[in-house]
Amino acid sequence: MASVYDRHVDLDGFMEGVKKRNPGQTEFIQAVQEVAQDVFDFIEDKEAYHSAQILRRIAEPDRVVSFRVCWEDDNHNIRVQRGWRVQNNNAIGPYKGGIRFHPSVTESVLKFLAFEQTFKNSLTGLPMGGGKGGSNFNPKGKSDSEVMRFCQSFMTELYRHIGPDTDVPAGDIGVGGREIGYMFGQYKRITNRWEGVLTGKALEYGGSQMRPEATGYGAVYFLRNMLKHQSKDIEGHTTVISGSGNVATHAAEKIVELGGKVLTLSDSDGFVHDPDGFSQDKIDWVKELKTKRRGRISEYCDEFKSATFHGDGARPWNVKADLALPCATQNELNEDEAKALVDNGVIAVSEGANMPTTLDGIKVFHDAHIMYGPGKAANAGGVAVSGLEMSQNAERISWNNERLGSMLTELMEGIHEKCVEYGSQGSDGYVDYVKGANIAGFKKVADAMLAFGVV
Ligand code: NDP
Ligand code: 2IT
Repeated sequence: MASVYDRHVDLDGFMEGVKKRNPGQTEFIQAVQEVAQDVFDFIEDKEAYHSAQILRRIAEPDRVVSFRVCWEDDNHNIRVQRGWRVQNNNAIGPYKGGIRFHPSVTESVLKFLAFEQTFKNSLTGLPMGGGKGGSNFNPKGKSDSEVMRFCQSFMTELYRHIGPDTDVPAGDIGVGGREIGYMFGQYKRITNRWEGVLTGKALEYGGSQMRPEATGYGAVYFLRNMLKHQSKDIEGHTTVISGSGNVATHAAEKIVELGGKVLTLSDSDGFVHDPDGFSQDKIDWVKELKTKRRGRISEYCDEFKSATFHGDGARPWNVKADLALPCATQNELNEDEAKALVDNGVIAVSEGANMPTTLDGIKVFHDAHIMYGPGKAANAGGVAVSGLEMSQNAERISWNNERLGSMLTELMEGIHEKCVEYGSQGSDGYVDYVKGANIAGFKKVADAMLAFGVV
């Protein structure tokens, strides 16, 4: 009988162990399952990876730091939140990954994100390990002063666990330029050091050109690379996009620039369908709504009469389109919604968000041979430019927008090529991008870990 120490434990046995060790952590288990099935095939005949228990070790974070975050609201109530930093793996570089502030944040969510980040960062080719952090703090409806006090309190604990050669956080859901500014200010104040400890900074204090745009633009470049591989293009195609934050609005902007038509954007209240398409002016209006006025996407319909709002948390996947870009959050596209997209003739899906499609949804895309770019490959442009921000900070220089734009384009091409190398299937040119991303991402980290021995 196979034991957990048996180097040849099968996939089911491995997943049973993951479930037993991480009870109730459904998102983390889902992310490991998606990687494990491909990696098990790949390492079948590679004894070194088995005997060193490499996958088992990558699926066990190096450490999970959990802490209390107290802050005072504007009415002088003392509020208590929970904060975490999950440092998953630093085999190929310092831990790197965003910070999420959202009421749905749990240890499971951050463990899945840190695990995914390990493979994503490896795919970029840059020297970055995988980490993720965050809190169940909800920035919605809070004043700037409340957000500042929360960020300062969060950093007052976090600062001792991070550093430019240790762990370099950035933004994610609920953490943008404002929050990075407050956290960087507090880090600098506590340590008396100006150093590149966070990325996604504003240009005035060490931020990089192209970082705000990088994730959304990168997801569209990945989409373009997938289409090109099948001799197709974005121009003239309709697109459904979920979310209306940093990733969604920049993805929409790039689709429009490349001649595509964007039909939808959304937030957690529902989605807006604009059959006339979102022009650059309309996208700018949404950016302003979301980052300055901190409003709701439904307000779009008061401003632009061509659009309709679909509430109660409705998602845009039943709207007929050629292309789909999920850019909001995890598990926002399920099996039925994947079927609806396929039935409506979708040809490609590129994930700006992390793990937005459920495992059943992914199977629908694979069975239908839809081009499907998983988040860990398609949204890697953001962390890639974060890596370039770290390089610029270390050298105390700033590169221009043009240079960073072409580096982003090249990085996304490189990631696409790696997926094709490890994910090509059969003779019809179909690429399993999930498999390609998982194996290419795994291999680099695994080989580094082998070099270190048992640590
Ligand atoms: P933002 O906070 O800027 O925007 C998030 C968007 O998603 C908002 O429209 C938000 O709506 C919506 N959303 C968040 N949670 C939910 C939910 N539970 N249900 C429905 N809608 C939701 O975040 P980003 O744009 O930065 O991040 C979006 C996704 O992209 C995330 O999955 C993130 O991990 C991923 N990502 C981000 C990167 C980055 O560089 N920022 C890099 C790589 C991936 P509402 O306003 O109602 O909350
Ligand atoms: O999921 C992600 O890749 C991010 N939120 C960006 C991480 C980063 O360090 O830029």
